[in-house]
Amino acid sequence: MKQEVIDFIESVKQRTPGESEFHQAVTEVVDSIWDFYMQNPQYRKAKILERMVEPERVIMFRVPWIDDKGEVMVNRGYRVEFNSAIGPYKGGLRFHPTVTLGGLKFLGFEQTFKNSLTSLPMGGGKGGSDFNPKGKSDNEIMRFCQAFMSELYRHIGPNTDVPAGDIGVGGREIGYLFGQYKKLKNEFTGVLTGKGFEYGGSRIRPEATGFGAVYFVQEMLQANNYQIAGKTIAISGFGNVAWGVALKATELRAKVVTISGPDGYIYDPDGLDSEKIDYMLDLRASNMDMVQPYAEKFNCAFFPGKKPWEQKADIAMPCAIQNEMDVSDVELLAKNGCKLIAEVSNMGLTNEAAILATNMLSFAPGKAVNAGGVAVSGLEMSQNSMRYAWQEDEVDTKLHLIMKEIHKTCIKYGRKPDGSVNYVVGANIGGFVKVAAAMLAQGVV
Ligand code: 2IT
Repeated sequence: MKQEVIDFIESVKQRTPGESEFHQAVTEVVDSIWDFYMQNPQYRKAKILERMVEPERVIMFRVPWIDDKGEVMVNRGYRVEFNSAIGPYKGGLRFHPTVTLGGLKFLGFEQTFKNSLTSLPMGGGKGGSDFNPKGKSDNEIMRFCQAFMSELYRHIGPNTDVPAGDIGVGGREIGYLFGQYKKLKNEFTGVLTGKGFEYGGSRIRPEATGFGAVYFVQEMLQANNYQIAGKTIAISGFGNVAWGVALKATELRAKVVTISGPDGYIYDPDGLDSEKIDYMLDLRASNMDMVQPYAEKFNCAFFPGKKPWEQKADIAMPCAIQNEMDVSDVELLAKNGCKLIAEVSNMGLTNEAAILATNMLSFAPGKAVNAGGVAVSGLEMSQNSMRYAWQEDEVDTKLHLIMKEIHKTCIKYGRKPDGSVNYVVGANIGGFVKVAAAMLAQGVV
């Protein structure tokens, strides 16, 4: 790494002590775009990168609520409004016990680049809470969502900041959050995405992250004259994103052989089918946060406390959480013949693992691979603005086109002299240019 890059990152670290995941995300981006940044003196003069690593606004608040036993509970809520140069702040809400300000800053920073890559007019934001949905009743989830929105509502709006789901926030939570927003503001607007279809949600939004990821993998394979049909895919996670990947990959005749949870992973050599994929939804809805019941129900192997990357697969798609794949996982996958890793979770690989994966096999980063989710959120905003709803195939066609364009952008900025593609460089520069141009045009604000 260049000394100038080290110095830049050091200054960020000094201003933001303890925010290790944010430092990790900044390091990856700054290191990969530095040469491009230096070749463009107008960026440096306007201190574009220095401004981009500082969120425009951070909101933190107390979320008090009462559990089913009548006990008062206190959580912390956040919304990080990172960058509004190209559109309203946009990004998900994460409810997970590990949520911290530094974690949400990493996600909001990444989101800014990702949203730019989609080509739709969305700035970057992220929020959430350290609330743990595991084992909570439906009523507790509802009361928590209402308490959370009782503060958040004054900071967001369809032209200001449009949250959506992320880990721990799915259709049910978005429904409760939307209901409370509407009650407090007395306004029916597209203030959240990922809504149910009956009240302004978009077709294909639940599937979008997973479908988009598989479309992106198809582009990567096609660039090398390979097909997805017949390939074996190891995935981690069992939530909404993993479900979408399993659905589309299986439809395209690939074989998905693993899913995982905090309890371990299951190995299903026959591959998932539609009944098993539907069952993933039951697993998620149970709020148990475990995959072992799958192994019992479908009579296959369960590996407690292990990650699925020890299984043989042509393609690996981490769909769970940040830093779920490290250097030894990449080495193991490559040793067993894996040719492609598509990061579907945000920052699913450690920086060292991502560098190794780029050098050893074909690797694409989350902000490109998983952008289909927020892209269809953008299309949900379009439909809400029009007060109209597109059909399923219309949304799917648009999603597919957006993923193809993101792939082209990665190639445009990431092609190396030897002809290979560094997707990390391509995605980071591709996401940067639009935001930087907008910031330059808008002056020092
Ligand atoms: O990480 C992500 O892109 C999301 N959680 C989706 C964000 C959105 O606004 O749909």
